[in-house]
Amino acid sequence: MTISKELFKEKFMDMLTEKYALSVEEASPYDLYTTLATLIRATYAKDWGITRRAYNTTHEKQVYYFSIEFLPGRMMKSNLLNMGWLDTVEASLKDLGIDLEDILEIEPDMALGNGGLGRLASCFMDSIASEGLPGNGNGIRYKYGLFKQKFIDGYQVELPNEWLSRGNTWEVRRDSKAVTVKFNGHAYLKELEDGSLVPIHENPTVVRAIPYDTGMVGYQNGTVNTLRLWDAEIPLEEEINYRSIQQRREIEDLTSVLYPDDSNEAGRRLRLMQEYFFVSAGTQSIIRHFKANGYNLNNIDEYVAIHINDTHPAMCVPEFMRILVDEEQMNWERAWALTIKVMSYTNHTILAEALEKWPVEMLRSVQPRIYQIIEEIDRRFVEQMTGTIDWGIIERTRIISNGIVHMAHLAIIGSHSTNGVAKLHSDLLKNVVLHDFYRLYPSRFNNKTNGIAERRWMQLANPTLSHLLDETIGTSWRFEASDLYLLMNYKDDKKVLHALAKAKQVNKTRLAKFIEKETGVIVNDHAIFDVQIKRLHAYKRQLLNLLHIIKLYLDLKEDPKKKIQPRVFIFGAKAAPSYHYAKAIIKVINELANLINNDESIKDQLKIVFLENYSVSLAEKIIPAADVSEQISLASKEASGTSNMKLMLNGAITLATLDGANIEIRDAVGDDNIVIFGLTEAEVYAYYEQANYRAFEYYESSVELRKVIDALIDGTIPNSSQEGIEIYDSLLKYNDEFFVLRDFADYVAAQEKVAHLYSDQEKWLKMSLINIANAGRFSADDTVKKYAEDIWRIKPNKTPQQVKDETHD
Ligand code: GLS
Repeated sequence: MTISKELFKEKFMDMLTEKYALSVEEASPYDLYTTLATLIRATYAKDWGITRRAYNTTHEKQVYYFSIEFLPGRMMKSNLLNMGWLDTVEASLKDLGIDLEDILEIEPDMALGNGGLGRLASCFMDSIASEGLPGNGNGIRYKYGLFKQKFIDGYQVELPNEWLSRGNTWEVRRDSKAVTVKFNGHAYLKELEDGSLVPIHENPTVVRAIPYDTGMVGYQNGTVNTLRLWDAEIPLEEEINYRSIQQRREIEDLTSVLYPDDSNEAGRRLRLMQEYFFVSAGTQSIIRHFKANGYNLNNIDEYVAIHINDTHPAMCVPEFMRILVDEEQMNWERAWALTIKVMSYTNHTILAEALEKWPVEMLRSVQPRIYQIIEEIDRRFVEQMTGTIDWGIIERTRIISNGIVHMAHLAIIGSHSTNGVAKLHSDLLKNVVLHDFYRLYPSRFNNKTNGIAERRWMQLANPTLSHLLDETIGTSWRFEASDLYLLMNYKDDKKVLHALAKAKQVNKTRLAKFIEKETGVIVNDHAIFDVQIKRLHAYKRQLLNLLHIIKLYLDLKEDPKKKIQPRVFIFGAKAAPSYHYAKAIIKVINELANLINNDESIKDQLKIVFLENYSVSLAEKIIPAADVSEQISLASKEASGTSNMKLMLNGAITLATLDGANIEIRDAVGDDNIVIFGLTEAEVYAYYEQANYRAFEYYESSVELRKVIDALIDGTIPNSSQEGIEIYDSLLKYNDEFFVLRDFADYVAAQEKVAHLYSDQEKWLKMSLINIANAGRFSADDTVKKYAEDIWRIKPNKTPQQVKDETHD
């Protein structure tokens, strides 16, 4: 799909005239953006159709990736890159007096996810298409994406993210593919004259689910897959039943916001409805599609794999059963065998609050027929297991117990594969969190360490380093990430190391300018750029980072002559709107930033920048400029992490606990090229078992730590006494749930090591190079290949070119 400059310019100007009757000079940046987006879409549309038809004609098995979150960020640049158009378009627009970067900035981030989970789903969509694998995404088209974060007086304030307000060029509404989804009402089995039972669902609320499809363009391989997001509408024929505003609003709300506030009953119910909505719409449309194409549902497992991404889509299991048993009159045993073969499940966290559980009453009222099916699955599970294992295990693993429906249990029992997202995490699932299930189904458990879309995080985000890589090791890494390893040949090459330093400097200077523009803070672009970017959560321990900065500040105040390796601490993080404690940490970081950044005596030695509204596009600006990657969660709590991989790829040195994929990064680069500190997962579990952690003892026994902790409440940090007390209490009164005080001294020592290493630039650059060279193994291309081979059992399809060639023969 290459294009010449001349042809592109002609097409672009024609499109501008067609769309707006404007010349380049007259057009606004927004007009230029939509024109280019329309042209891009029109161009890949042909391959999109060919890909779809190829899947239909070759009868290859396809995977459907169900996820309540997708976080693609901006699509334009990635589409241009994947089409092989990026350089030509950039140069052609330049000829026309247009800076592509200005156009790219117009695109709103498609932020239909909260963080790692949704971003992973989008990295996978890119890789599945790029590997030519037959795969489809299935999710919700939220009207409002993840909230926009503003800081007002240091506090996080959430603003609505109306990403659709000016339309969305990438999507195609497909009315003809709409399906209906039923909620509420009453379900029962009616006995017919011949004695057979038929399920009846009386008085349901009927909703029309409309799919909006977006092309997922593979990397220069002609494959264009589909991400299908569902919107809800009132069916025309049901208008009569929706007379009150209240009733109409219920339907609108279904796809209105991502993660509605779940701190109240109505919010939780809405969340459950969202889950059933996209699960039912997606599953129905899959089965309808395969039936319409003449497939036999009796061996649907040979054509379809459904992936349950975290517990939110776990109702795929009973919905698939409902369709096969109720609508297709398949017998239960056959349908169940097929369901298990079709379904697979990924667990993304061991945090108890994220393993969804629903009260029986709520699930029954939201979808009575689905509840009946879950009850029957549970009944059969208990029946099958009784007498074969301890009753205790059955009680702990069954789906419904004490009036609660356990969605993770449903996903594990109803699928053939359960995987964790990093080695440590998968081991914890097997040995601790899901140990009972592991005893029941050992062969179902496996690990698939996460990966990242390396094209986005290197080629798009870091063109400076990308060019250096081209010059040094050739361009094969652009297609095969493991070829980054070729860089190892240059680990002692002073010229290359120097060029690496220059590339990093370009990125740091660019970020420094951005920081100044956004926040007014002027940072020293030769300081260490020390970056922690991720959701704000107690287990991720932004607090540990904060305490260390307080320590540095107090040291400098105590000894004004002291010189430290200058640092800019950069944060990006959103806190869930109802997560009070996380918001308190944001406030204190912001107040400390205010204090330090305006303290003349500190000069350039220390700066704190908390960038507002962390998002995929902001990450693309920060990551290439990072020197240090903060991955400091309490060991065992971060299932994998993916910012750790993105930062490593961009040459940052990881400062980490032995948690999640940090361990695999350590294994990849070796102990000398990473800085590790803190408790291990085994030590954390030992504390739990012996219940012998006493945070106060750390406070009492260390003068240094005491000073730092006291600074939270003694007025050192202005305007945050309330928040300071809250954090202080969490550490001392409530015994520091995430062992921050236990790891503090280790962390300080590790940070000193970082400063020391950085002072020897040659050594630092070599470490940085080794990190880049070893990042190829975290390519999502490889990760999805493993899912495809081990779990989904799907094969790369023929490329449209191959299909074209064959048809012409
Ligand atoms: C998460 C985990 O917390 C991350 O460690 C992980 O990298 C990510 C993708 O697997 O999934 N689980 C979750 O609920 N949100 C996440 O970011």
